[in-house]
Amino acid sequence: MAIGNTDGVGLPPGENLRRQFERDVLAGLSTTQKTLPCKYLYDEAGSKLFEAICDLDDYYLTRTEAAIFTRALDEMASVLGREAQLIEPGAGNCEKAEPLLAAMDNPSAYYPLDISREILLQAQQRIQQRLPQLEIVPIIGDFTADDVWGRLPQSGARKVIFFPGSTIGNFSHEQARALLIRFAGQLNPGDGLLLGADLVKDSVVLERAYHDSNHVTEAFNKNLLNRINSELNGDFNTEAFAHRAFYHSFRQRVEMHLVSLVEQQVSVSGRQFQFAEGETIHTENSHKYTLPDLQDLLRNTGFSPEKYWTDNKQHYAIYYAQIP
Ligand code: AVJ
Repeated sequence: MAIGNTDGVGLPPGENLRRQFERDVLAGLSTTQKTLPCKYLYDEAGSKLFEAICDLDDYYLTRTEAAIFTRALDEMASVLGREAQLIEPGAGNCEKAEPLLAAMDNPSAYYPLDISREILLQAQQRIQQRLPQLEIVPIIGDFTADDVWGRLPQSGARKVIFFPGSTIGNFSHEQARALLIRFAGQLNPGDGLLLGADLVKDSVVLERAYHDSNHVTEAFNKNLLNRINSELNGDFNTEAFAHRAFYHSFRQRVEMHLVSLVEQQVSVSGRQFQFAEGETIHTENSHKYTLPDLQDLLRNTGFSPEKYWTDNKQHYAIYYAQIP
């Protein structure tokens, strides 16, 4: 299948990815507060587990966002305007973009960006069947790196960056600002951003979403240790670690950790790491925003917030902002 001439250009070979993973893991396990970059949670097994999380009753985010989209789809489509091109960083299976593209007035192109080539190609095939006129060009790469943005085809059409799923929550406030500034740098006056974000709410609701009663999030978190074991010759005993997730109200984020249940030593890539009983590896942050926080974030990064949609419990928001 043709996927456009941007396929794979500049994609680091698998060996570079493995070395980067190794560097990041060894560095992360060497700091006082052990930490691992959350992007490594999303290998093939992790992505499947994350999809299972999205179906959980306890994980209100996915269905709440989906309900907002369903209800506001026509309004969003009209705000996006005719013949716009949609660019989606971290598109994954593109399931959120599909109904939006179908509702939009003659969209000129769809550019999904993701590290997972297989998932993008499947999604392209599915969407192309439904929307045969639409130009779809998957861009394979990490949207937090510069090179993918350079590989976006340049057309004269109005651009809208589509960033749903509360992916913004994985970034610290500083990183989120840098990311939105980078988005703004891709856009021209009048271009837009459609951003989904999880809102600050009761900590019991938040904590249940990240410590679900089906233990899927636990499996998702521990999958990172399995991944280190298989890819970096590690000997983590996943039973000697517990999943922990709590809402840090001052930092406005849910933190996910793996807690060592005993004093132990773990070997990774031939290096030894000591764990005290109760010591943790910080594996993910999920930042929560208030509506004014989101407006400030948008205003401080070159956007003008235009419109938002939320659910009746105000658990989740989707913001539309423009470059003035
Ligand atoms: C993919 C960042 C939106 O923070 O809610 C879900 C990731 N981690 N459960 C989130 C996640 C554990 C998720 N995001």
